[in-house]
Amino acid sequence: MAWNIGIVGYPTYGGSGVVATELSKGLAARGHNVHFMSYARPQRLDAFNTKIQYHEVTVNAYPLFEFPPYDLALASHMVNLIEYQNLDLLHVHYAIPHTTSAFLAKQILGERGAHVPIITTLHGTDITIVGSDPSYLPVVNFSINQSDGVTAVSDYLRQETYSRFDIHREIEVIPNFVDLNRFRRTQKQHFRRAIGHDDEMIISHVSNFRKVKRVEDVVITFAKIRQAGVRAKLLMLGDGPERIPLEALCRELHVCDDTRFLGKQENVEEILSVSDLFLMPSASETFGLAALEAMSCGVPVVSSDAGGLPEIVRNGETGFACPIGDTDAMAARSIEILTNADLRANMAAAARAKAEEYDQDRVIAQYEAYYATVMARMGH
Ligand code: GMT
Repeated sequence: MAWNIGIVGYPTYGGSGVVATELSKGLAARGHNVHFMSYARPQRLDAFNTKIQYHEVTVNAYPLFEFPPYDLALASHMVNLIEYQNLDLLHVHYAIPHTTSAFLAKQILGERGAHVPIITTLHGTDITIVGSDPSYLPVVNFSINQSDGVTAVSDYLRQETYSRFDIHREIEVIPNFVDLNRFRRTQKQHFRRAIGHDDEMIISHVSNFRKVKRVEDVVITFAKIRQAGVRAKLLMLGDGPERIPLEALCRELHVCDDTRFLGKQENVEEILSVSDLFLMPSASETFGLAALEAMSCGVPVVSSDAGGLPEIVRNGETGFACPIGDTDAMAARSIEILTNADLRANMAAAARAKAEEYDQDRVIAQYEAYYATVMARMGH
């Protein structure tokens, strides 16, 4: 049966937006009508699709508003769409402020006798950093409890949510997922040659260069790898607030010539396809979607052991998970992988096999089944 589904997410270069967008496409492919709401079109919602409509939420300026109230504009938008597009359910990604706007919309519609199920997917910093900040915590706590269904992207995040908040709802774990066809190893030797010499290893990192990603540890680890005499190039994909200090660090550590800042890339899988190693030294990471995409391309990962990362980066199997900030350990583990072709090949195969557990189709079916359960519980 086809449903009319409202999806709300952030459009930015970041995990929750990618999940919301890819889920929308997957649901559309299964015959559902999707209405995507955000303040800008997400990067991956690029192709025309008759089953996906994009609704931009605009916030009008007014001289009194130093901080224009996006959450209120979004709630109004939700009310309109639920009413006029007959949404069967509303699925919001990232609790702040989406879950609170959804609660408001639900209250407004409740007065008119309409009851649309609201599902919240918790992604990460909405719980571990921003959501736990006292300036947001009571509102986030209340709003999550008001959702009709709540999912978290890892066991770790589920536990963190229960320990940081007073949640009296069952939280279902539905993990991040990957398109195994798109993210697979392809032969891009010409591309590899354009980056470095044949005997040079290629190390990559993808993120939004926020503090939580500890991008400086990527460069420090890379410098230590180079100091050990391993010939390698570092590809930094993405962009964000830490980029300028990071470029300065590259100069300080004399690794500029071997480091390429590639910015935000559309076809990340092409770069991952020529990579020998992926680094993810985050201070906090509830799942680590970028690591999963690398693994799907057969790239071993050396990461920190933050949050949910050890759920996918199996130590000694698909890569190594080292203590947060321990760049000596990360460099030593990286060197092991880069200098041992057999270990590298075994880990590459294990990484792909692990990624296959997170097959997009299987996980989207899990979301569909969860929608059905929540709707049935509400008598829809
Ligand atoms: O930190 C980011 O890159 C974005 C962030 C977000 O909240 O959008 O990502 C979180 O959600 C992703 C998708 O569920 C997870 O894969 C990331 O691990 C998580 N990031 C953090 O916990 C820092």
